[in-house]
Amino acid sequence: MKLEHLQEAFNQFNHNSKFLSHSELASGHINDTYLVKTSAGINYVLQRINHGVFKNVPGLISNKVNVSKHLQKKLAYLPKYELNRKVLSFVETTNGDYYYTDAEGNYWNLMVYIDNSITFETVTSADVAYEGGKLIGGFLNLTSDFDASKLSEVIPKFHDMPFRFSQFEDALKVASEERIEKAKEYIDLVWSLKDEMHIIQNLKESGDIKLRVTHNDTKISNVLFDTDNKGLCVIDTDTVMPGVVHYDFGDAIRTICNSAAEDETDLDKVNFNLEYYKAYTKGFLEQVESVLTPTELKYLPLGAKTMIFIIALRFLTDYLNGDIYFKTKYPEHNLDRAKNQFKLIESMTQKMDVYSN
Ligand code: GN1
Ligand code: MG
Repeated sequence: MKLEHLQEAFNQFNHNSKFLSHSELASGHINDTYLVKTSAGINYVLQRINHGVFKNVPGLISNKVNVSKHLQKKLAYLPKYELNRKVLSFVETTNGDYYYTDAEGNYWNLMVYIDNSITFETVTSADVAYEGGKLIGGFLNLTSDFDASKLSEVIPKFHDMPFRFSQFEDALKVASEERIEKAKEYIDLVWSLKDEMHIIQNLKESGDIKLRVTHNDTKISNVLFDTDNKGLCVIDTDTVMPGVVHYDFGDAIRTICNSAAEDETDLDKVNFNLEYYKAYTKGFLEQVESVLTPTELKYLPLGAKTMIFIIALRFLTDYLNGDIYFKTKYPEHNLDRAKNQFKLIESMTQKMDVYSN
């Protein structure tokens, strides 16, 4: 992205400050995100939303702005400084919208950067896992009185298992022989787990598990911590939509309990950390157990396995499709991510068996 484009987009927003410099925050796989430093000392996060992936950007923006406003109200008792570190603040454009569309049709949004904060790609202490659990459980608790039907479904069927299977089947029809051959072992694994991976979906469809406001992308790199490793804020609320609690419980486990990054290629390094699972679950339940039903609680561990699986399936599908969805750095990046996630499922299954027996 050219500097002029970033500056032009930044200047549409109501911040009364001058663009000094920028750097890319490159950990996301979909949007383009930049840290913008300004003359006023307040820094911002400028984001170009990928409108190929998110077809309804105005809906996405209104979802996340409304959820932030809800959280701000619920936490209004906090001192202002603290509140601004615990909830994302979106900045309006000079026209009073929360997004700007440039001449090329790109959508931009701006939020205040939370200073002195850090994120983790992998977790290296049970305390961080516990803090992550508290924040994600807290997010679900604080949004439990937000009417989920008021949210746009910005990516329809985002965590819908039959939908992800049908995309996988379509990809198998168009994949090159070479890619099918390289992925064979994992394609077989997908089929072998099919029934078990539909259990949560079936409970959702039967109404035994209810729809709530969920974040839907609770990987640990979407949680901000302060410099003492205390949890601050859940970020990247682009995919806030109606969903089941298992999505958010599970996607966090997927990243917190992986002893390696999600694209680590040395699979001996990819192991499920049961200590972190317990610490995360403790923090999570402290915050949200009171609003969950016995059925929701019972299926949390399966929710974790299901979320690791669905992301593995999506990486594998994207590999078969020739890498059209996730940003990749090299030709087998998606296959490596899928292998990593399947190894994590294997390790989780072993460790959880020992734990629950
Ligand atoms: C994508 O863009 P990012 O990195 O926040 C993806 C998530 C996946 C994640 C895997 C809209 O999230 O669903 O879990 O990659 N987001 C979208 O790291 O597809
Ligand atoms: Mg995201």
